[in-house]
Amino acid sequence: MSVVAYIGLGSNLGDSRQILIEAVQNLATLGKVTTSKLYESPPMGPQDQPNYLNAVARLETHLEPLVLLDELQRFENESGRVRLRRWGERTLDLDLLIYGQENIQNERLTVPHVGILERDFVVIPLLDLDAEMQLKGHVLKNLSILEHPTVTVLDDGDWAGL
Ligand code: ROI
Repeated sequence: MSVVAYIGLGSNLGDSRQILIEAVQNLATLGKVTTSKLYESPPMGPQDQPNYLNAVARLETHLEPLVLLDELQRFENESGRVRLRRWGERTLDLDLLIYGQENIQNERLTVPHVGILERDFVVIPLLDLDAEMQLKGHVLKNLSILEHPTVTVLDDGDWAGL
């Protein structure tokens, strides 16, 4: 039985576009992957850092959540991940946003990821992948944060070369 997981991708250090492409190609070793559009978004957190590139990947996988998390952290580290400060710039973030219908709370993992509903750079790409998605009792397409989106589309095609 496979599960549909959604993974948030973010980068604002280095060659962010290439870093996200390689991250998607790494994810594709774990199961069937499709990607949202590719976005640019202003930083949430300290404003004296570059804009981010953001996207979300949909992954059909047989991996258990903590095994998947291990793989995501391995990909972050292999990308030469640098994180300069809390809420600051980083070369690659891979966040396990959603894992099937599961609610998970332990020392390593909170799923659904906290903060999804407040982050248009996560909600908008999620809607690319499932326009009717609901989460924690909210219909994502109706969220008020979508009235004034901060993100811009950089690439609405097959940017990751899948
Ligand atoms: N801001 C944006 N726009 N995109 C991100 O992916 C992102 N990631 C983070 C913080 C520092 C919260 N800000 C972000 O981890």
